[in-house]
Amino acid sequence: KWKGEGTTQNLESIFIGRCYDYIRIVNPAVGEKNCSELWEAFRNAFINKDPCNILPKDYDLFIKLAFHTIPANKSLFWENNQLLVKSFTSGARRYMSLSDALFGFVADFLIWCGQANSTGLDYESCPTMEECENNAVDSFWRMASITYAQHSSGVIHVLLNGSAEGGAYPVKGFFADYEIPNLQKDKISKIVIWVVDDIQGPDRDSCGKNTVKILEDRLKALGYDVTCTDNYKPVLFLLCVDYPDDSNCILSSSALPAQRRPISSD
Ligand code: ENP
Repeated sequence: KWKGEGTTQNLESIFIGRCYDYIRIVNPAVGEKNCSELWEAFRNAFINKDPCNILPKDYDLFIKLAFHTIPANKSLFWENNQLLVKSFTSGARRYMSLSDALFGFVADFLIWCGQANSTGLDYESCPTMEECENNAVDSFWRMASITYAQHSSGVIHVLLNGSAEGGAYPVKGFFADYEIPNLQKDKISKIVIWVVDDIQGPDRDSCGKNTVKILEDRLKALGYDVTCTDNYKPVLFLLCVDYPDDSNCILSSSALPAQRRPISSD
């Protein structure tokens, strides 16, 4: 009946399994968590309710139980490059994006919704953002985003896609609407923006231009110390894994010896 895909099959097992994976393997520093209790709090936010009337605050108990601190200087906000962010953060080893925190990790890539007057999940279809903004998934990410932004500190990193249609910084989106307004200015030393184009993709946006300029101006007006770098090399090199022969991916210092012809013996 809804336009969106239905609840991910085996949602409960995936959620609880991810929770144990996180606390035992990925990031045991968060300490002991009761994964079944987390699941119950998550499920109670949206079951037996109108799937278009789920509010961020319905996830309050889940967030309270799943919460852990976000290490200073490790926060990474992003738009339009989810898979790149996944490899760059390296499962919280390098940076900790929201989906590398327990309260984002358990839900990443999943879909879920309930139904009014039933304690079952709807595996057939779930409402999209266009059908109603107060759906279970979007309200969840709003609550998680707000919490993540409020607890981010030190140097804040923002990874944007310079090839994204409509611009690298969506002026309406989770980062613009729920994260920037919830950053705690007194805990933040600096905001570092990286704008990285897709290799062989269009160069639609760069530091100081178009939507990135809008973002830089907004953050400066809020009083932040902001820097912006185009095609930040460590991120660019990750993209190069898939394009080893592209001109952007040739390391100039090592290219010469590699291109030298072998000394002939005759
Ligand atoms: P998209 O549209 O590129 O990607 C959405 C996908 O990322 C979905 O599979 C979603 O899981 C997962 N995801 C991981 N973290 C977030 C998230 N944090 N979020 C919404 N979806 C998330 O991403 P968006 O919608 O533009 O969101 C980017 C935002 O994430 C940025 O604000 C960034 O700073 C933030 P699912 O469960 O929906 O399948 C917040 C909102 O971290």
